[in-house]
Amino acid sequence: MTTATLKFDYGTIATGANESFPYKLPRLPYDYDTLEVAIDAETMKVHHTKHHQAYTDKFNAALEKHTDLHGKHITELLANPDSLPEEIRGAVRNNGGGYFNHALFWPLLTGKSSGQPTGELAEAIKRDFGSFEAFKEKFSTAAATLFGSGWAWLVSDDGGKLSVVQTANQDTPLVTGHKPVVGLDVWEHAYYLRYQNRRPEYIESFFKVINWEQAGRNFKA
Ligand code: MN3
Repeated sequence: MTTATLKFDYGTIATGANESFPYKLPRLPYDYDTLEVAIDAETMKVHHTKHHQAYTDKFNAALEKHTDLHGKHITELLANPDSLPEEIRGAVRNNGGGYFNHALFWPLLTGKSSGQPTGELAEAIKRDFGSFEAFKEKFSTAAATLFGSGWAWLVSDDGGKLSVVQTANQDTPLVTGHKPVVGLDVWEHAYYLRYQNRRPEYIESFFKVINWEQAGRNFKA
């Protein structure tokens, strides 16, 4: 059994999120109605207080009796599923992944988006995709074509090279040794109240509320 080691810091998770057991629902860095231009308040409230809370509770329940895992960092648990007891492997993958992905997602949203990245991240996007527009096209296509539930990601490898990947369900990019820089939740629970089956409109709107300062911090972490 091999154990992957993350060669980088994973970036910043939401305030109040925990990096080891017991996990608590983090706070949002804005009000539920702050992102109305892209995501309605009711969706944000249900997503945060019901969906993220459920992942949190189920993640804790899975780990409760496994005291040897309580001191482990969340990224260690998620990046090395083979190291986990088989009876909780699925629960950690789904609910631990859900806990972590949403803790990354909330700070990546803002009511005051700069619209485009700046600094080192902007330069790296241009270097690895050709242009911001080319990146946006690639990311949007990944988000739109993901079959079923999952996430689209802008990720970095340990050399700082950027790419766009999809993960199914609540899988995280950590499993393939990637650092998440920007993530978009394309589960229906993230957009259905306003957009119904129009996922591409939700994706286009997401670009109005991306917190590029946060993405830049994730990239440099
Ligand atoms: Mn979600």
